[in-house]
Amino acid sequence: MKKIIRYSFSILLVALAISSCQTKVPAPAAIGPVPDARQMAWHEMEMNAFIHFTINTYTDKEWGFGDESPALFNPTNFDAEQWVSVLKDAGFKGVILTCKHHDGFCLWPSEYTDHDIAESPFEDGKGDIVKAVSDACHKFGLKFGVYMSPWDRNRADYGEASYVEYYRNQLKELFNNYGPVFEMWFDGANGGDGYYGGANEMRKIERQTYYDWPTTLKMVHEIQPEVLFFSDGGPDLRWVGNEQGHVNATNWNTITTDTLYAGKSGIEDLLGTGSIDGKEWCPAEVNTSIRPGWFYHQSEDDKVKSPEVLFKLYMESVGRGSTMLLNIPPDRRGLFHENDVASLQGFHKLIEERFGNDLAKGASATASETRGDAAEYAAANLVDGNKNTYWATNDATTAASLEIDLGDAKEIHFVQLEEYIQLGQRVKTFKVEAFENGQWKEIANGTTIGYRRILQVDPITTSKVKITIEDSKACPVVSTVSLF
Ligand code: FUL
Repeated sequence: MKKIIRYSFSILLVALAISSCQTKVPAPAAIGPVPDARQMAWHEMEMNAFIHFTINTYTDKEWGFGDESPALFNPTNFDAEQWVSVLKDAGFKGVILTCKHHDGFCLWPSEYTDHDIAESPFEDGKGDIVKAVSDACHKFGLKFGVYMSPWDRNRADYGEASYVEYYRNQLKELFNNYGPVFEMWFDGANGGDGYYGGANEMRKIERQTYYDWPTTLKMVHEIQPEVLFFSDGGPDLRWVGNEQGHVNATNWNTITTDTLYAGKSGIEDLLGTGSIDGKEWCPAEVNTSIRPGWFYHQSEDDKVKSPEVLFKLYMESVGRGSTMLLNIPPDRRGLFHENDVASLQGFHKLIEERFGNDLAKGASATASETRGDAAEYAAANLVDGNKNTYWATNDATTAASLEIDLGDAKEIHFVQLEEYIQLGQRVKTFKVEAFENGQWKEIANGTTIGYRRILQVDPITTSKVKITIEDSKACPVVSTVSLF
């Protein structure tokens, strides 16, 4: 009996010893604001399309005055499935449609106005472009988003309280009747001259207070809790401060939104960089157009951005940790023009050619330090092709280096890094070196990483690449190193 007790006791001791060896090293605590699940899903979309289509397409204008007759709106070959299938093939994940632009014409039959598609000859007044686009998105697996201009140059009561109610009623129509909406785009352009029901005058609104945004957003959230709100000042996504298609090379996803509002002057630079100590997670979205204008103009058919230019925009948006929102305006037929389609296809081909084969995947990766020396934070996680595993150091460390050994020499053109931003954005500065002729040579450096940072380097043939995180807000937490 004694023997049995002694035997069981030693088994217990061994079990305890094993379990104490296996005590999990705790993950780094999140630092600063972090993305919520909706924002994280948005980061992962990477490329979305904007679609500017309305009466302006038929008047050759960028901003309709508000007095345009709905009779002008008559696409002859409208095909939302052409738009969405082209976008899908080019790698886009979502679509944001101008359901109503500043001229006030509605692309859906609205109960609250006659200035809409129901009054147009299109499909004998029975057409609904919003529905067709939302259905096409559903069919092809893209997410659907809504642009609804707060500024309305058609409405007689624009500037009065009743207009805000009208605007909210229209949002209710869109959010109740057209399926899930991933993003709601609030345009900053506001006030000025317009038709205003025949008044033909100048109207100014108090930008900070007129729309009473908190009430509107709460109302929309009650209908669709998952929607993300975009505006100059968030709350969920911020404007990048320019319409040329680039975010600053130093790009913090954090910013303090409570002092920002659409039209506030002098905030463009801040929107382009964010702030390292911002109180909210509010990433920049980079919106720009494939043509000089937002709407289709035949005179711009030969000014469609080339695949190489689109690639550069990709590098300066997605490659700097933002999401790209590229506008493609359908033409008067109601189709994406052949030149735009060709350019999108060429752009997609460049992305595939340049980023299709990650040379670092499965390579050997080592680090100057690994959190708790634990396998779950090892450098191998950087090259395992899984965004949800990461390398991290101990809490006190804010500078560390990583080495990727490719085995054989390979030609490198791009270096791509990704932070595990679910635990906050951390890295402040880093450099990249390649081993050449028996020594390390700096080939690139940068500041922030965030969701993704891509650096183009002068092509170099090397078997080893070293990344040094020189400074970080807290211990670095990096999920991916890719080499192309
Ligand atoms: C601006 C608008 O005034 C342009 O027409 C366009 O819609 C662009 C995306 O936003 O503020």
